[in-house]
Amino acid sequence: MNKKIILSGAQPTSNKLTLGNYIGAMKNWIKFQEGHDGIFFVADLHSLTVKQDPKTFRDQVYSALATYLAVGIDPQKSLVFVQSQVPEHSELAWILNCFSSMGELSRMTQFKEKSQKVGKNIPAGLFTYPVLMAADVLIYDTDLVPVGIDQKQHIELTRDIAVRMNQYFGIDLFKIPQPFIPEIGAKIMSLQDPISKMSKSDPVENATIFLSDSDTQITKKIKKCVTDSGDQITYSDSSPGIMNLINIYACLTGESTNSIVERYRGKQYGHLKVDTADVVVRFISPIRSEIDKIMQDRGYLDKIMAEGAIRASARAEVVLNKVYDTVGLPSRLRR
Ligand code: AQP
Repeated sequence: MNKKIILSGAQPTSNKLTLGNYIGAMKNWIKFQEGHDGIFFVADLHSLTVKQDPKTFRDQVYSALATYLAVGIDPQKSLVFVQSQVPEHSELAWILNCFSSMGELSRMTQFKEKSQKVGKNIPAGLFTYPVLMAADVLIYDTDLVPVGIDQKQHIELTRDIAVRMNQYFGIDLFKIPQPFIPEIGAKIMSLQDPISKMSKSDPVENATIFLSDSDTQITKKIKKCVTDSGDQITYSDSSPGIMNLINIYACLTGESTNSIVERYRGKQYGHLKVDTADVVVRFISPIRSEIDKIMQDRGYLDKIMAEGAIRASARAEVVLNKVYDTVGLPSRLRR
């Protein structure tokens, strides 16, 4: 029986990926790579939608790839590659752009939020990036896309474009993908503003835990995290900072949120902070060492990147060739 195809990626927008990226998405990539056909890519073209420093950007791409390997993505089991090295994604994105509307793209929450941050001269890429994401997904006949809740709307858009083109051409051109969103941890919050998402590009000090943070940095960030002024440890929307810590704790240990709340009944916020910091340190410390080790060996990363690109292109061109034929373009030349 054919294995279900699972695909996901993260943007190397900053030097390191975050605990939010791990809990919301990557944790499930690792789970799914067993028993599924896993495809995991570094979404470097997406990162260009906001300004990147060319002096550091390439390192960020390598670092994201090293992080995938360090958290347990195995290139022997899954297809691992860097998006910019597989030009078929951009080719398909252009065609999908021609079947997407300005109206639906302007409704994307991420576009509204990120364009507000940019202010003037909003790059067109920020507007059309969900279409490139649709191409990333559709080009591999993907079944399931494990993502955090912030990406759900983009997967819905991907489905809409696929259904629209299938109906327009009257054939099953694209497989219709489903999002996979974890019950707990789909949105890990900023440690300084627990009603906003933890983000790698957040400039606020101590808001984000990176998978590269030192033990001291992690402990400091969690101890300083913003909570309400109450003293009862409860799992409720009225205590978003505490709920966020409980979610982090639960996702990294596997303990249920109920059991955590029960165990901390009558204890103070400080106890939960200290213990959560300990759990996060124990989780991140070996990953950080592994990232550092892998980053020393550029040759190894170049090999993974080159092999992944060849395998990904070979797979991507199957759907892309079909799309060329379906829309009536001359057949794609084999080079
Ligand atoms: N805080 C989060 N909680 C749960 N899941 C999250 N994800 C991101 N932040 C959280 C999920 O991680 C995957 C990769 O995200 P991305 O790199 O493609 O972009 P993003 O969603 O825009 O993530 P960031 O960290 O907020 O990056 P920047 O600052 O560059 O915009 C996705 O599945 C995402 O849902």
